[in-house]
Amino acid sequence: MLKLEGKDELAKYNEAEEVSTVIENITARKLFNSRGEETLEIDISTVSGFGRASAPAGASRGKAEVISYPKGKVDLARRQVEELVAPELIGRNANEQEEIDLLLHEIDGTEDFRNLGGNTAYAVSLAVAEAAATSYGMPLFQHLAGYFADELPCPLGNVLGGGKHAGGKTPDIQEFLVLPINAESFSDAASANVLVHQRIGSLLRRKDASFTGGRGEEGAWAPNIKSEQALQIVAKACDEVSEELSVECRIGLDIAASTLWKQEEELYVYDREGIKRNSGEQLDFLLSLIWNHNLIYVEDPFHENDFESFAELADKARGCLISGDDLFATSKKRLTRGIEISAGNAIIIKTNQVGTLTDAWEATELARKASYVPIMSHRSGETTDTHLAHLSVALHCPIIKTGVMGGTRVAKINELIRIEEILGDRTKMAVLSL
Ligand code: 2PG
Ligand code: MG
Repeated sequence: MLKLEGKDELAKYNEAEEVSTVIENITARKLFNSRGEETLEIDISTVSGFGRASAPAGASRGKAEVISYPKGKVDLARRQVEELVAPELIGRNANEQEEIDLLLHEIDGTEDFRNLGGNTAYAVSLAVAEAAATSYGMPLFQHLAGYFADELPCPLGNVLGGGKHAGGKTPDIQEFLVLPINAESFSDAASANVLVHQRIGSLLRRKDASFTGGRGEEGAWAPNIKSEQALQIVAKACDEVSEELSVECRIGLDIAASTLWKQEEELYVYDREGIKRNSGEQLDFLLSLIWNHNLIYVEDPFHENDFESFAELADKARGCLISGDDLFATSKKRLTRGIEISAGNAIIIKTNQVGTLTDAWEATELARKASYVPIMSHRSGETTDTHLAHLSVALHCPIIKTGVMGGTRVAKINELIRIEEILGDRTKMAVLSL
């Protein structure tokens, strides 16, 4: 067996082993995500390999995201894969990721994938990549990024939440997150997140004996408390675990502010707490949270078109990552606009917000060049697909946001533990420079 360290070796290997990445067959099926919504799974066979990928879905979606599925939903998307995509892709080389992604754009013919569906493009693009990887007998992250992809991301885990991901009297803020920043290994960081999640569960039960242990879409606790109380409990759990494990566990928030913003009133409406804030008050509120709780991460602090407030907050809250999810929607165009005025300093990368792997790669590269931190992220509706783990390493994202508990979240964490094993002594943990 040749050791694969460069293009020449790869060519030799292909000859010796008669590897072929030519696509022979494509199958599309309808199945379910973690919310029980229908979604698409794609199988792609090459002469020497096989790839399978399924698409996730958001609940708090950005307006600038591509359209997930065409009007006829998943059934139409499935038929279109068979009738429009398969005839174009069969016979092509799965190794030519960029060309195939471009072809998907051409077949669709719109700016926002409204004909094929962004989720269709996502699942095809990813299944192609995996089919090429398995043809060479390589893990996906190495096929995409090469031998030197050896850095594992810090896991940003959702431990408590509300907003669109949980109903009733849960906090208006969508996600309370934990980020271990100096763990020696990915496994250690993942253990810290699990321990923080468990500790929060105990603290919530101690505070309210009637707490049912309910959890939201992403496995985070969904208690009947206000945001400030939630922050205090998360902070206590983080402090205790940091001390016990000697790993610094810091706190983050995803405000998902577009879901709070009421355009008619020009106010952020915190319905469950009965509070309304204008943009200035929102800024002051966020700064007080960042300073009082030493927050390391705040996602979507303002609504998705308020680039200016993102810039103001990033300027005032030095040392805290101010991250755009709905704001950028993984779009190069929107990120370019943000970079011009330094709106935030981090970007959520959700490949299905733009469609293909190439699109996500280009947004990530643009971010890195502008010193924005790229964060590979799950969606609230996920399948047990584990490719996200590989994408975080391949696209050199120093942080992965993928939850802590629940099968669909743990699937990605466990895959990163496997990647850590594959890399062995060469593994490095990402270092966050703030
Ligand atoms: C978010 C995500 C994932 P959704 O807002 O960051 O946590 O939610 O997938 O619902 O957009
Ligand atoms: Mg978000």
